[in-house]
Amino acid sequence: MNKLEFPYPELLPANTRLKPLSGGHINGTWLLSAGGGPYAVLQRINPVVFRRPLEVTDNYLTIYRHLEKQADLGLRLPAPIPFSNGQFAYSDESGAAWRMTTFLDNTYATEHADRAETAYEAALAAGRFLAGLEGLSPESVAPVIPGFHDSVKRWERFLEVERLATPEKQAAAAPEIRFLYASHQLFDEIRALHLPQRVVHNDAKLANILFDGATGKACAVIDWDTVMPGSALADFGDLVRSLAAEAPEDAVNPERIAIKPDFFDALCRGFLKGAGEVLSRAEMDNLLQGAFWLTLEQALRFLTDYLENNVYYPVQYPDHNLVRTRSQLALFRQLKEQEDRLHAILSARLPVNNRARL
Ligand code: GN1
Ligand code: MG
Repeated sequence: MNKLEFPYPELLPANTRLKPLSGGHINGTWLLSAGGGPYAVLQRINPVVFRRPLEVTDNYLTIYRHLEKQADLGLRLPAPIPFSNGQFAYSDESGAAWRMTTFLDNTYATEHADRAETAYEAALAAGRFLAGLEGLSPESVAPVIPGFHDSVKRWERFLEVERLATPEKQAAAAPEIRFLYASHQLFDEIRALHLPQRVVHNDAKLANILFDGATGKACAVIDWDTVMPGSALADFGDLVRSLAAEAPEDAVNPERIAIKPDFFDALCRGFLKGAGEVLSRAEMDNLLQGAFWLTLEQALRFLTDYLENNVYYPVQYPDHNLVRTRSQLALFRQLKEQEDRLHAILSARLPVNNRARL
């Protein structure tokens, strides 16, 4: 997209150049540059996924104002920038909302961690972010996608979609469908934990962590679009999903996916150091459940979309969502196979008698 295609070019400073940024599945993102280099990130909030996109931009302001007050947060924050008319958000004719935030210079994002230290850093940042959200009451942040991590509801919807899917698709995905039929009670188990609802990130994957270009240390948590009431287990779960094995979300050789215990240990250490003080005992004790939960839920989401002809996640080839499903299921199986070992690793990192051994 060039500047002329932005529905409100007059709202951007003169001589602004736009460059598309790839990364997220859902929203459009562009880097804005002027004479002095990149200065802002412009985003189009997808109105199909976020039914009320202005709630997303309102939430951003609420979250930013809450976090910016915390001098010891230990994270850089992309600040909201008003358009030339003074507004922080703009709706276009398609119903999408547009917003700008400051560009964090000298940072980079990655979808691949090749060192346990990277896992530690990412989890530390996500943990700090979670701790920073403490004190923001769940009522003050709109639930922009109701039931976002309600996997029981997602399972019920899957059953509808599966029933209506073409016989070809049902046949192609038969093993994956069978696997989910055999495993979905995990979603009931998570619900039965009655974990505290707090404001959490809800998409705490590696790609949403920024690292400092000079030190390699994690310095920011981005993509606050799904920051809303939920469970801390979901954030730990997404960290494990994206960092515990060196494999992309759409790995084409899922049989090669292997959990790296030292990465998992680093995730436990980082997350507990960053968020430990705000987590309840029940949350801490069930963190591993969060990893199983989010990985299986992500498989369910990809499979639902495959059967529904890719209406949610953009795909690069027709079976992309089935490939993603297989890779998430392979990861889930690996996590389950290693359950005892991972449980021992987590337990060794949990605080004893309220004194953290980190
Ligand atoms: C989507 O748009 P993106 O890449 O930040 C999705 C997450 C998934 C993720 C999988 C609103 O996030 O829930 O975990 O893809 N976001 C939404 O990579 O559905
Ligand atoms: Mg996201």
